[in-house]
Amino acid sequence: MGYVDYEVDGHVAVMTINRPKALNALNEEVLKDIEAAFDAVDLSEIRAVIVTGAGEKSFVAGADIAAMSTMTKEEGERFGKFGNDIFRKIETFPVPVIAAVNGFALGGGNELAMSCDIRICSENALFGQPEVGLGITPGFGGTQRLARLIGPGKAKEMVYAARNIKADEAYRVGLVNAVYSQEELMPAAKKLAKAIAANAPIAVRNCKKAVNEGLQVDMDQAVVIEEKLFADCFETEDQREGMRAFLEKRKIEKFNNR
Ligand code: DAK
Repeated sequence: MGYVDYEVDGHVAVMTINRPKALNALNEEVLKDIEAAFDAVDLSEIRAVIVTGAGEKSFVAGADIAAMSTMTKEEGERFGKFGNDIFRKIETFPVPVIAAVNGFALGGGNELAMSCDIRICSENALFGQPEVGLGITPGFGGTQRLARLIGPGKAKEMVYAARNIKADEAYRVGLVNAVYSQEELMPAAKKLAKAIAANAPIAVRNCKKAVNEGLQVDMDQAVVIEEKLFADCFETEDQREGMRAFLEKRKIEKFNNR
C-alpha cells in the first residue's frame, strides 16, 4: 500500500499514513490505501489497530485541497461518499482503532481521527475543521462526529469560525483522551493497544458494537443491544476460561479469541 505503511507488533497493527510532502493530506489514492490497509487486517490475529501519520509535523492535514479545487458538484458528492464509506468502515471496524495524532489533524484529518474509537495526541497536535474558510463544508463526517463527541455548542464554534484548537484544549473538551510528548506518543499508543489486546477479543469487539450501536438508539433499545452482545459471550471459550481463572485464583495466560 503505497501511502500507508503497515506493521504488526504482536496482536497490534500499526498503520502510518505516509505522504509527508503534502503533510499526509488525503487524496483518492491515500484513501484507497487506507481502505486496503483495513481490508488487509487479519482479524484472527489482530486485536487493536493504531493509525498515525508519518513525520513529526502532521497526522493528516486534511483532504487534498489541490485535488478538490477543480471538482464539480457530482465529483464532490462522489468524493464525499468515497471518504465517508471508508471512515464508516473504520468506525465500525470489528476491533478497536486508536488514532495517535502526531501533529495537524485538520479537516479530513480530524474527521479520520474522529472515526477511530480513541484519540491520543502529541503536544504539537492541532485539531480543526477549517473547511468554511475554503468555501466548503466538512465532508467526511466532521459536522456529525464533532458535535457528538464534544457537544454541539463547541463543535459549532470550531466549525463556523474555522477555529483550530491545540492539544490542551482538545483534551479539555474531550476530543482526545491524553496528551504526550512526541517521543512518548507511539509507546503510549502501543501500551494502550496492548492492554486492549490482552483482554478477551470477542468481549472487546462486542463492547465496541454495544457502545456504537447503542448510541444510535434510545435507552430501551440500547440495553437490549447490550443484553444480546453480553449473552453471546457465554458461547465463547474465553468466557469460560476467564471466569475459571478467576475462581481458581490464577492469572489468565492468554485469551484464544474463541
Ligand atoms: N491538501 C493538499 N496539500 C496540502 C494540504 C492539504 N490539505 N495541507 C498541506 N499541504 C501541502 C502544502 O501545499 C505544501 O505543499 P508544497 O507547497 O510544499 O508543494 C506542503 O503540504 C507543506 O505545507 P505548508 O508549506 O503549508 O506547511 P506549513 O507548516 O507552513 O503549514 C498547515 C501547515 C497544515 C497549517 C497548512 O499546510 C495548511 O493550512 N494546510 C491546509 C489545512 C486545511 O485547510 N485542511 C483542511 C482541508 S479541507 C468533502 C470531502 C472532504 C472534505 C470536505 C468536503 N466533500 C466531498 C463534500 C474535507 C475537506 C478538508 O479536509
